[in-house]
Amino acid sequence: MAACIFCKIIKGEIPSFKLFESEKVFAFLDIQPLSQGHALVIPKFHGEKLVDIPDEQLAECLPVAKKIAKATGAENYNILQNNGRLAHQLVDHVHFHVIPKPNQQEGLGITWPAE
Ligand code: DGP
Repeated sequence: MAACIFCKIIKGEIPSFKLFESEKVFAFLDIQPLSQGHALVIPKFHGEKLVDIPDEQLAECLPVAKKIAKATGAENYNILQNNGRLAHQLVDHVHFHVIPKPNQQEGLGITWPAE
């Protein structure tokens, strides 16, 4: 969708810190991170809410979120997906937040890109 900022990020029209890209999925660092390494995993298919995304597009997102969460080294993290304004969705292109919680003693020794 032409006006969608996440579609523009996928196309490279808006710069991002890319972590992962495949045929169906794109992942990049969140511009307003809630913690170090806060990432967003998005289907390339444009859809506003979870119900708008075909299952085969969604199927790849969670494994990518898992890979990124693992790469942060965080033992604790949230995978979060907001639908609708009352649920705090600001960008109308489905996205999964990966929000690492710092390990209490070590902090996060993150090295991107995730592999
Ligand atoms: P949500 O509230 O679930 O819709 O989260 C939207 C997230 O998108 C928010 O944490 C900030 C992030 N975001 C918005 N615009 C941009 C952008 O242009 N670049 C990047 N990297 N992240 C963005």
